[in-house]
Amino acid sequence: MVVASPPPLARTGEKKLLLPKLPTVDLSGPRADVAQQIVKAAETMAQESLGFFARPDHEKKRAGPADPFGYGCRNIGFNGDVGEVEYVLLNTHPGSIAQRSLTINSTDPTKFSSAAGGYIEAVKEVACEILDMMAEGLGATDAEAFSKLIRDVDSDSVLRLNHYPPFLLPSPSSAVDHPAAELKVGFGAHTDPQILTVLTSNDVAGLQVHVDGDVWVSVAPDPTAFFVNVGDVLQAMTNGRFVSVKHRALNVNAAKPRLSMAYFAAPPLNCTISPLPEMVTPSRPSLYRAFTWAEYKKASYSLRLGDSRLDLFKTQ
Ligand code: GA4
Repeated sequence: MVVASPPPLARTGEKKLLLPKLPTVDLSGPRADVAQQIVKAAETMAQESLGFFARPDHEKKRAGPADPFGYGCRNIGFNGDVGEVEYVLLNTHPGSIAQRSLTINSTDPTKFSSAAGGYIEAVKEVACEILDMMAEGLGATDAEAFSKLIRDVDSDSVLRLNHYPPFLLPSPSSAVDHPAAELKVGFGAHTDPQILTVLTSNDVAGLQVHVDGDVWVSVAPDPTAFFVNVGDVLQAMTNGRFVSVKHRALNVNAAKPRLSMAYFAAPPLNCTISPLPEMVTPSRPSLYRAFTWAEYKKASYSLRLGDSRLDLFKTQ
């Protein structure tokens, strides 16, 4: 499994820029059997998702409106953000999935709930493994400092299924070579509030990452890869050593829709977020005050998608 490798060149407007290569981690090797299970779980979830999005609008609407959970179309959050996307947002607790499945697949709810349950368990393992490697790399005394929050039964992790309609350009130019301003925005620029996001997609492009110099780097779609984002909470817990990445999704010139499945690994609501002790030194004092995940989530939903939420919690 590989974490996203972008094309080395992309265009913003008329300027051709040499772009940085996004970091790629190869997780293949001795654990091929586990990888196979994850692939199977992702394929099953993708099939169920596509089956749902192919249903008539009046049926899909029975699983909505998103409150924030459930089916949503174009509206994102509660403060006026919109995008060319339809989606299903799921709380990952088995009871909640079972309940939601009744409206998502009313003819065979168990088929949807077992696909979602299987995928959530698989992708949670991927998230925890990556978080453990991060903790080790940072020299954290508690090797499970991050992953234990995700494994907690009360973890507030969510799963998002996104379906982006294709945006057909008048001429057959490729989306990468097309001026970004003329593309439709599926999901506007934002950072993810949680700890870590693990995203898979089909082979349709659209995801872009914001890098230094105000440049958007297109992530080459790869159905065999996980795309991993550091979230705001991980930025706070590492006292800014890891930075929550700004990203967006565009509707590109494609013959079919883009499907992405994002697992947002989050701590329990009552968990207090503060930097790991090893991340704070006299020369690098705490950048953020302690806050609970519930407090952070509330702040997130009170702001617009593109707002910088972490700034509200800065110590100075
Ligand atoms: C962005 C990351 C996840 O998709 C999400 C989004 C949430 C939503 O769509 O309900 C938010 C958005 C996300 C950040 C700011 C708030 C909350 C919409 C919005 C305007 C599920 C999440 O946790 O935060």
